[in-house]
Amino acid sequence: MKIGMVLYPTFGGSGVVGTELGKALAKKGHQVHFITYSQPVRLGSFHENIFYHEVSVSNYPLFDYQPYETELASKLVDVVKHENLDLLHVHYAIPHASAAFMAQQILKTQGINIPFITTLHGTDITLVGRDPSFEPVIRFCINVSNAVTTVSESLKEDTIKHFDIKRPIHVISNFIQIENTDSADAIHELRTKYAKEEQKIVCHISNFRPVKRVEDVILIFSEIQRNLDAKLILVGDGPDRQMAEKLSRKLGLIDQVIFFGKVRDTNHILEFSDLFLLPSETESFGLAALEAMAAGVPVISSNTGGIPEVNIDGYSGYLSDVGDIESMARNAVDLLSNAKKLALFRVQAKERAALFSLDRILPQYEHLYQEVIKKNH
Ligand code: GMT
Repeated sequence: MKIGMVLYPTFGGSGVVGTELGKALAKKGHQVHFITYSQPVRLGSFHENIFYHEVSVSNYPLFDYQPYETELASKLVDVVKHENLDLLHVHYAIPHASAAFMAQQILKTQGINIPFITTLHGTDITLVGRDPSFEPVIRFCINVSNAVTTVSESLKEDTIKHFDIKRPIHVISNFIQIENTDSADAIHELRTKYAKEEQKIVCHISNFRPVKRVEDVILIFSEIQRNLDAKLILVGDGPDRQMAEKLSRKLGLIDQVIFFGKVRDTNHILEFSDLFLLPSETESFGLAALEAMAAGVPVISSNTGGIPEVNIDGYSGYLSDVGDIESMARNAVDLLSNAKKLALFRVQAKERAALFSLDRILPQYEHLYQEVIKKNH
């Protein structure tokens, strides 16, 4: 198949999922065309079946706000026509689904029928999409997509609850590519650069948006630190990073907290971590938690949205109500101070993550693509 993959090329989860999916499809022999405004961060090295088409964003002085949706739609028309694509797969509804619909309508006038699949990822439904300034367009685009998928059952329920949806929604979970891990010696050597032997390493990775509740991360860590010697590693960047730095200083923790900023291959950091914190306000899936679990790191998380579909309470980690810092800290201390239990949870976290391995999920997308293409002919 020849597939056009539309996504945000940045560090966000939807972009990571779309990029990894495209890479895996290319490896299986499909031709994948990434269409976005800059090279996706996880795209990596050359592959004969992968092509990248950059959407140029105009800087005409009249535009206070650049008409990206129009530019993307024009690019989609061009790529579908000249590369003879069979299908467009857009990740994150805003504005990708409406741009795909516009391209589809334009191409129809030229005798070309191109179906598009919309994958809803989370905030496009639970936060931004529900805003009245987007809602009518999102609802329309979901209803006119040739197929719609969500990354969890919870997001499917949210979509049905908040929008008037007249079509089936397929749940295709996010996935993880189980990587070859570094050698135990290499992991240990790297670990010694950040923490002493007896210190535990707690990790959080996110885009530092308010929905991630990074303040809770610091407060939970502060509580952990009162009970045992530990370091906190924070990976990523975003609006709440400065607040997190200030709070760490105020609480006298700054020497125990390491800010890495944006990191492409977070796996190397997860490998030497002991515990992962994800206290989010809402999370359609929690890809960061799955990545941690795949590296054998148990997760202390909130029990919101799709997280309980990924992290199992008392098995791969612990879940608490959103904002219940005390419970999250208690669970973290319990795990970190019990070597036997921590070792068991590490194994169980890995086992749980294996259920979301790429080879289980990829055929579900391929099957859906084939169905949609068949229906379109
Ligand atoms: O919140 C993020 O990290 C970014 C956002 C995105 O769309 O890029 O993530 C959403 O999609 C991820 C991939 O499907 C999910 O794992 C995240 O749970 C989801 N974020 C939220 O729902 C807040």
